[in-house]
Amino acid sequence: MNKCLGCGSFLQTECKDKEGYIREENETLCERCFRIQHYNEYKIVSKGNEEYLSILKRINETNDLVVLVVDIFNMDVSFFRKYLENPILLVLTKRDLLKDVYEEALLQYIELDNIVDRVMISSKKNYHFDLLFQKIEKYRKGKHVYVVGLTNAGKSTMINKILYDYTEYLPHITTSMIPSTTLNVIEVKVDDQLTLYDTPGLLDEGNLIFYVEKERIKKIVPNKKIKPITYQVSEKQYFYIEDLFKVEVEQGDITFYISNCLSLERKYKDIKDTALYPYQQSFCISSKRDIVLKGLGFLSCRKGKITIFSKYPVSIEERKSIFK
Ligand SMILES: Nc1nc2c(ncn2[C@@H]2O[C@H](COP(=O)(O)OP(=O)(O)O)[C@@H](O)[C@H]2O)c(=O)[nH]1
Ligand SMILES: [Mg+2]
Repeated sequence: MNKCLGCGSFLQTECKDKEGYIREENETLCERCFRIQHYNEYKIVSKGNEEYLSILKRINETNDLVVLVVDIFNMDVSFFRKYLENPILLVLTKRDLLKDVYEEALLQYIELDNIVDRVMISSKKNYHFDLLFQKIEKYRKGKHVYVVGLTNAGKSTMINKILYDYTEYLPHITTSMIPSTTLNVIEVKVDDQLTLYDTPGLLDEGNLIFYVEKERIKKIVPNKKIKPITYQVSEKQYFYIEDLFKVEVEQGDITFYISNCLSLERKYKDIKDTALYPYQQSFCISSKRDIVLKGLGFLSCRKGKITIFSKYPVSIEERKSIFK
């Protein structure tokens, strides 16, 4: 059975509503990929993680190099720590989204025992691709190299860029800001010596983009460099990020690293809107820290108490600051 060149689904002509549907036997792109690639239209396919786990287990049985792609906006790799024993080339991507990053420190930020090397890239700005390619060549054990990461990390976009830069093939993998665009493993032959495998990607629990509608995702996922917004807070204040979060700050500076397409409003008085924000979490900060709102971005602060009220059960965690 042939696979769709865009998402890796098995192609079929039987059922219009199922993955991999094509009208004519000889088509190579399923209807869903065709629509995303040509009309930016999207049908959300919900996928569980069981299939992804079985893919990781199969990779684990080999000793092949794994390229772990991590979005600098979502650096949680705890899942892969549990499931991956292969040598890992860590690729931090979407470098173009943040300015003033101390790259070396950020690259060292992620700790996994089996990382053999690290590189920061941007597929959008074509940053460090020669270096990435050299490192893949240096560390690969044989022909096969697996590309893994969370869904939306930027795996397929990176592979398309490699196809574009280093082969005579045209980029063909479907990419989008909606989770689960890639549905199955896609084999991408770069040359006789190297085959990359794109994978669907893990759905990370508690990511904001799983709770909001499609149009909202376009605003939330940043697509250009983020302009951080800093406020000095001398007495208790409230910040509203659309109707998604309310951030209560007692005192001290706070900087928002979120997509600049989102509205961010400061209020000096609390509007008692508890019903709107059923979830809440507080942090007491005493040194420079980040509070990560998964899928949205992060807040950077130095001291004081911060409470995040949230409309959805989004995962919210404190971490050491990614800046110096
Ligand atoms: N700003 C920026 N966006 C990127 C970059 N790489 C990928 N993206 C975007 O991230 C989203 C997810 O990309 P995709 O390759 O489909 O992710 P995958 O699920 O890991 O395959 C898409 O909207 C891409 O345009 C990058 O280097 N910079
Ligand atoms: Mg993909």
